[in-house]
Amino acid sequence: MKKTLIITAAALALAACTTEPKPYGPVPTEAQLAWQRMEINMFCHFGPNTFTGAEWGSGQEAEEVFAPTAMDCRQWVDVARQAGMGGIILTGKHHDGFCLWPSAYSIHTVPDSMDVLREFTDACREGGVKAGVYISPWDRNHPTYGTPEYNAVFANTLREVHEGYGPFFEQWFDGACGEGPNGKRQEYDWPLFEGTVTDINPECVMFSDVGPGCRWVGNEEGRAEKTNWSRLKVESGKRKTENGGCGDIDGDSWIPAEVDVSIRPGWFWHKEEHPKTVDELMEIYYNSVGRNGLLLLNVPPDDRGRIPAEDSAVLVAFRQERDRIFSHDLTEGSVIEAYVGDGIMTAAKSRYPTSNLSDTAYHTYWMLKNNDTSNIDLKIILPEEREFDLVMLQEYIPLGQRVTQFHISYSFGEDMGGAWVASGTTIGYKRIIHLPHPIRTRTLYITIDHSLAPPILNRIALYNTQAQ
Ligand code: FUL
Repeated sequence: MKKTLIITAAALALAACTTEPKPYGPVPTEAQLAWQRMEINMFCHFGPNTFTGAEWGSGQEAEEVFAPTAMDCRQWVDVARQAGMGGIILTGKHHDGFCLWPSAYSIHTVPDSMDVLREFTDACREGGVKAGVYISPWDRNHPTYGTPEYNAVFANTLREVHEGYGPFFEQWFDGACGEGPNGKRQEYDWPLFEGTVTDINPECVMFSDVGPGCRWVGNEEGRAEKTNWSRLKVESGKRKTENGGCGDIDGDSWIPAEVDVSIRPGWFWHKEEHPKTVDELMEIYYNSVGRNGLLLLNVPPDDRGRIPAEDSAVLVAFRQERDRIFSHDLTEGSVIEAYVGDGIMTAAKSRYPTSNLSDTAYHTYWMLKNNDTSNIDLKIILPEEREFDLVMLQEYIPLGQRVTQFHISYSFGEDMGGAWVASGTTIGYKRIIHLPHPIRTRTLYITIDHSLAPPILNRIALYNTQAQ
């Protein structure tokens, strides 16, 4: 009898320990998590503007203006793959209203013989890259724009695209809303637009200034804020937020930031413009992916319908630079110990092992056994002194975003004291801290000063940007 009781108690204790921790606040859907883990995607602005030099076409351009001489969507896919980008979003319809597919709802389109959207989606599928689509609600060509009738036209357009060419991993709803050909602005029927996409493809992540799938970061310079919550407070019916770059600590919906920026000065290709350098792209990477955002990098095809050689060369070099830095995690062979306390730190029991912090499996994570939310130290003991200048942290976001404040310090050597080296606020899916100078140590501390709920991390990694 006694034995049975002991076994039952032990089984209960084990069950208590193995049940998944409760999520904190809103959490990503499976589709949003898969989207976030893509990290860098390609944007392609392509249309009449590619040939006229405009950025916002008037909608009055002759359809014949759009005349690529050697279009090859497979080449776009090859470039994306070589650059380590798993998805491409094409401007199926920009503000000029020109459709890159022969739409039944517009006369301002490509001819039947040149279905760019079809070639694009076929090339993506063949090449194993996910396809996304930008369909601008603002339409400077459509005669019904500015009247209630246009909402039904736009919903039909969405249906035609998603049913005929999908599935798309992302639908881009641009925030620009100007006047149409009759000088009128449109009152958009967002519930109708979003409902149309969701009906056809519930997995499609919808971008707009306020989501619902992901949100605009609030600038086109390639930068999220250092404090960046993936939660957002969206007042019913409101289509704008001041907090695109930082999110809302008390947001009630999971709407992570997408950082869209162009590799060139314009969104469309212009002969006289040139791509950014690898160093500029690395800076953008740290300020977007390294600040809990997804980077959507625009690489516009030229008037041949191909990505220019100078852009693909920079993209390949950008990929090589990331591989050089991030392929060697300097925590390799380390032991991580957890402590809690205010001043005097005492060893703390972990509910899940600290070794989960250095493995590369996404769904294994570390958390403490008790419910501490402040002054938690993770002491990383390296096998020998190592030099690094990047610290990468990841929270396990399927259980919510929790950490509000952390800092990093290190020890000079045994009995020699130590020094504080950097601090930060949010972590989220991924946070990369560029240290002010490289440090050389055997012992590093990541201290969670404060977290809204017991912190759950799934990765700590160290890198050296100078390593060869
Ligand atoms: C903006 C648009 O007005 C630009 O033309 C471009 O498409 C950019 C990505 O979004 O709102």
